[in-house]
Amino acid sequence: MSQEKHPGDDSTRQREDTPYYTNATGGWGSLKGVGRILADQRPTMGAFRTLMRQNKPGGHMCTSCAWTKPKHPHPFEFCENGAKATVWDLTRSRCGPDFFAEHSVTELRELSDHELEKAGRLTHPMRYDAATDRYVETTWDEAFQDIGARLRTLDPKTTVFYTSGRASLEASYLFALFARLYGHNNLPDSSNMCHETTSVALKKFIGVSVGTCVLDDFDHCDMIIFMGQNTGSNSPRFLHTLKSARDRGCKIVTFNPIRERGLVKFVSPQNPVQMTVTPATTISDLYLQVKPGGDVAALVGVCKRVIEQDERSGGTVIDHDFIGSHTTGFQDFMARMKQTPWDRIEQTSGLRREDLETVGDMYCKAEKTIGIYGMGLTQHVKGWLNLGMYISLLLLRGNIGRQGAGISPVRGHSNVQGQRTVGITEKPKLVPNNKLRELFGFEPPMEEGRNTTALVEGLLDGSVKGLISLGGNLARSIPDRERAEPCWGKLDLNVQVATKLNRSHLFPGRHSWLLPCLVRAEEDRQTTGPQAVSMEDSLSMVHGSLGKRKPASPQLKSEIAIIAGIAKATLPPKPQVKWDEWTGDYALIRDLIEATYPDKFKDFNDRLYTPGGFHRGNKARERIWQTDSGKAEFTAPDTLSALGNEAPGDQMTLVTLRSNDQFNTTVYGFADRLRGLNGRDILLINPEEMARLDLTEGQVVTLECAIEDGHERVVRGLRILGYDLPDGCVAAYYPEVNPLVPVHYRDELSHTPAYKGVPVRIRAEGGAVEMRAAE
Ligand SMILES: Nc1nc2c(c(=O)[nH]1)N[C@H]1C(S)=C(S)[C@@H](COP(=O)(O)OP(=O)(O)OC[C@H]3O[C@@H](n4cnc5c(=O)[nH]c(N)nc54)[C@H](O)[C@@H]3O)O[C@H]1N2
Ligand SMILES: Nc1nc2c(c(=O)[nH]1)N[C@H]1C(S)=C(S)[C@@H](COP(=O)(O)OP(=O)(O)OC[C@H]3O[C@@H](n4cnc5c(=O)[nH]c(N)nc54)[C@H](O)[C@@H]3O)O[C@H]1N2
Ligand SMILES: [Mo]
Repeated sequence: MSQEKHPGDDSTRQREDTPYYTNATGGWGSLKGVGRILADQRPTMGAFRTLMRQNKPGGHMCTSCAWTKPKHPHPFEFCENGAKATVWDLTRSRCGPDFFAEHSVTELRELSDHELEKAGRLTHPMRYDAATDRYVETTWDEAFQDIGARLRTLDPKTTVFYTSGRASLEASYLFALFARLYGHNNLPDSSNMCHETTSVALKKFIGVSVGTCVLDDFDHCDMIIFMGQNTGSNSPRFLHTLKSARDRGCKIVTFNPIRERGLVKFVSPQNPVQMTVTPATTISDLYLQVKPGGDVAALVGVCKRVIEQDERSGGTVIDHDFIGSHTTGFQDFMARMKQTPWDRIEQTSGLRREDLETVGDMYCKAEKTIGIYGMGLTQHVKGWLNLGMYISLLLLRGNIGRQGAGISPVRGHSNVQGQRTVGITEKPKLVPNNKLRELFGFEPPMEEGRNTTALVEGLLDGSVKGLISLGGNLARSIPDRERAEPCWGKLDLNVQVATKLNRSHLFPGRHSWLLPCLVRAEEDRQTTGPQAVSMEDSLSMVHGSLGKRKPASPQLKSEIAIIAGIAKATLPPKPQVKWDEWTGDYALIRDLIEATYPDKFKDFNDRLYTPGGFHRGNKARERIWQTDSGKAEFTAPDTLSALGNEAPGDQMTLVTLRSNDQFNTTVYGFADRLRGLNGRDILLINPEEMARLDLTEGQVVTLECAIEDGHERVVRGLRILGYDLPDGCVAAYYPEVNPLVPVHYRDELSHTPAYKGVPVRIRAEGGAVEMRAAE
């Protein structure tokens, strides 16, 4: 061992014998990152003007992450990633009929994900022609009529309507209405692979399916805990909020197997003074490199300390009044905490007792604490238990339902939370069916529909026959994606609505269409004039968004117009259902949303441009608990690991990662600047584990899934690279390693794939190759 470094050492220690980013997050590095994408994409003139309108009232809302948009935006209220996403959308490159005439679909499959999207914006509606294996130009009218005709021949229950989390509230509402009028609840969305654990577990424990915090809480908290969320890469604008909290003296503790740079140090790229003269802000006071799946154990350790301190202080640390009147399950929880021995906690979390006790002491001192989390908690077999324990820790000191405190999941896609709010769900019990009956005069289907993993299972067993995909790239993002590849071709109908070409478009079914749509920054002009859309961010604030850019092609339609076009061609006319009028004036759709969800969207059209958005309400924030018991619920965990199986012997736990140069399956570039890495075909492992397993740096290996269910799951050609990770785990990029994740390997309650804790084995493959140096 080149230096004494133990996982669990605090934030002052950076392992220096493996790559890492030496600068602070933000700063010049992020400006250079934007510069590189500008050079690469050569956006249209005026793209900069468009960026200046991003995330501001009266402007368009960024299509990147879901972090909230403040009331008083900064002149540059966008981050490296937001700029990349917008520039990527506003590229000069076009992927039109000529491009498709030149390349067969089989040839296009040879291109990488990056090359496919780099072909540019899709410009024309295209139909797949099996005889020539090419996409050929069609008209919108033909496309709608043909798709409608096919849908009429299919049993609605065998079709699935997927939404990726970018579609607006208006588009999502119409898409869900179309599905129900047609006759199914098969409405999976990207949330099913992401924060569905949040929707299910927060509902179970505190009675709401979303976080309880608003932006103001971050001005009042004394402590923020981060578990499994990578702010620097995935929601960089949030770093400004964190920096302000730090400047006020708020304590921050992070639990993450990887020392993510954004949670270590930050320089505001929007603050020229700080960029040149002042030192970077240290973000985390304590950075604990928990083992993947070890958060339940870590939280039990922290809770044990809080209970101990409460007993020492004569009962003044725990909020016993709050617990008495607002919660249930406290006695069982206490008993379980006390029974659990420290050696098991240390072993499962990979952390030292004294560090967890330090966190416990900090938590006892903080009057108001916010718990932040992301995929590191939700994408596990017992992701729900992670959240149950997190909530329990917060309940101990009454940290839910008061200013400056709460639980705050950081959502991914810009409107993924809002889609759920307006009816994108497979669960009929979450739908205001009476309202739908009243408004549209039909009997909504009451059979539970398919979520995303059920869609994958339906693809594999042939029971799904038709798919409409409103964005997304399921062929890459799903678990078991390689097993699913031969099945796409068996679909009778595959309709993809997209902005850019991706791999999901290259596995056509018997009848397939590729329909191009506007991006959010573009002007959406309908019969009554330019239209706004809206979205709900991670803190439940609803914002209007108005695009002004000239569309990439005159042929483009909005998602709303496309949904309405297909729906009208599929369904018999009905006086209450006015596809054309709704498409002509989106304010009418907002009226329908208000009529369907009057509590959340009162005066929707009037409040559309409220600076900072309007809050759609949250009962747990008011300490009204809409749970089965009517109380907030403590959890007494029956295991200390969120992994389905412990990883004994030669098994390692695989964490799948996103880089700061990708947005999900959109790969902008191949560097992961904030981790000091370059190249995506790498397998990260710590140097001691590398030696133990007889591996060498640069060696090419095959990774195989250790779950035995009769299917072989391997990914070849990964290069071993030493990295600062806990023992017993490896890390590699999503979506490259998605073939290793079995579709049934998922959170027990929500069925979110367990992408952050897959049991794997490493097999040696060939000789060493030269490593490219990190930037
Ligand atoms: N640049 C960029 N931004 C994005 C995206 C993107 O791909 N690129 N995707 C968007 C989307 S859809 C989403 S959902 C969000 C995702 O944003 P995040 O929620 O931040 O998701 P990930 O980056 O997948 O993983 C988060 C962190 O979890 C850590 N982790 C892994 N396993 C564990 C564990 O067992 N315990 C703990 N405590 N930590 C663990 C990882 O090291 C990583 O730092 O980002 C959104 N924003
Ligand atoms: N192994 C592993 N797998 C994962 C994850 C992980 O952490 N690890 N994360 C999961 C998560 S959190 C998520 S959210 C999913 C994401 O999975 P998907 O929903 O499949 O998502 P994206 O990659 O975001 O979709 C990208 C495509 O969307 C299209 N697009 C972009 N903008 C628009 C638009 O405005 N309208 C339309 N119609 N199309 C548009 C473009 O054609 C682009 O190619 O992946 C999941 N898969
Ligand atoms: Mo996500």
